[in-house]
Amino acid sequence: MSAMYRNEVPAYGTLMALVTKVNAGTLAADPTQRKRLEETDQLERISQERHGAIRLGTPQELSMMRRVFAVMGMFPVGYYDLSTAGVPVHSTAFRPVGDAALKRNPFRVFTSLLRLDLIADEALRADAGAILDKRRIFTAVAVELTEKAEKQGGLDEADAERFVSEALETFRWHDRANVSPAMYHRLHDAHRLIADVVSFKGPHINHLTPRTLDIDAVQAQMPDYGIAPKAIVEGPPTRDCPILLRQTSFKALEEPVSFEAEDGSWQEGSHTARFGEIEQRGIALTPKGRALYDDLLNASRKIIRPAADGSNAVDYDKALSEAFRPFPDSWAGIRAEDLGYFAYSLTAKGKTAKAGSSEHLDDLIAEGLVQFDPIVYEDFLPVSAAGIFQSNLGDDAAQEFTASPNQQRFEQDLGTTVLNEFDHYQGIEEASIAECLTALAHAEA
Ligand code: OOG
Ligand code: NI
Repeated sequence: MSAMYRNEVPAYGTLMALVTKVNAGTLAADPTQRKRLEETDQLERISQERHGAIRLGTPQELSMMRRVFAVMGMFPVGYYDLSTAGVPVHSTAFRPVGDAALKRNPFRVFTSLLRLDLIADEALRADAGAILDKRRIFTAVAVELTEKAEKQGGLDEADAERFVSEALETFRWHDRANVSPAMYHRLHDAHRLIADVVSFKGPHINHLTPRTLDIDAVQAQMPDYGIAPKAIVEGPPTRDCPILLRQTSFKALEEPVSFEAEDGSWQEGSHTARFGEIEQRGIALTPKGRALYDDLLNASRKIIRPAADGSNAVDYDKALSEAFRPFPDSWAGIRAEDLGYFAYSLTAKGKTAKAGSSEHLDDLIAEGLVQFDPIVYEDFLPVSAAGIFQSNLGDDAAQEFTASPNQQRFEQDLGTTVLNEFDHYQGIEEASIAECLTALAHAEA
């Protein structure tokens, strides 16, 4: 998919080159970080894609997509309601969930389902629904191999290869639209996102997102490379101890598309949908930490709202940093206030400790027997996602919708419930604590 996308969207290749360069510079300047990454991640994969995104049109597409991702060990985590932010979709992220799977490859796909129910124009809703009902976004072989994988609990190597190349077809760009120019304009006038979902044969991947070790540097250097960054970096400010997720993108490009008119002739037009993004991740926050994050972000946006043209970006960054002062910026501080999730492990001293020391985690840490490391946030942030959507749909695209989260409906359409991210991180933390305590309890007296 990465190769296909670089080929289809050359600016994305440029972004990848910039990210690779900045990451190499960061690692050269910081041997400690380099060593830590060498121990915990695979350095050679540091600049590779961490996520991408698609937008689906119908419940049937969503539930089939779930089955396709399941073949690759990717499961739906989290529910994101974007209606509050003026985008008529709700979403989840398909991703690996186990520690081993995440280490091997943490690639996720942010997957949105169009909500025609939020479109006021009834006639348009019916027409869009009819167009979507006719398309088939999966190849017959992809469906057949998915069924085979479900039946036998996996695929052999030859089938797996075929599966990947067939599944890739679903994400491909189509430069011939599914609709007439007139219909495209009707859809587009209702909302640009509706045109993007309904007008094409399939849910083209609309961006890929490599990991950067210095998002501020990449954001600053994008213009030097001839790519236009969105106005601001979404998410928390720059910090010593990174929290959650920071992300930014270059603005979607206008691409040539042809439309078949009612009289059968082909007409040239264009469509704007595809872009490139970068991300930098920090610690997963507890519900308490997340509430504090949301409060501080809201507070900063009361002082200054980021302007779409970037004219107040410097002031916005400053207001954001100031608003986040109350959020502790040390791992011990974050832990003391129960704001983030940590993985606990025995120190070298802990590994040779005698049994019978305290059963209290704080004592064990104070004695130098147990250490804690931040658990990385693997999910997404609805306010940030809305900012990414918005800057790539065109800045006139924001629309008022009544906030109407409908997780139950989403899960019904998906065909399963989504994993609750907080429960998941808490489970990882609790398991690591139990492992430390068990090991110490069984140490030789
Ligand atoms: C998805 C936007 C959300 C992110 O990184 O938050 C997203 C889209 O534009 O379809 O990818
Ligand atoms: Ni994204």
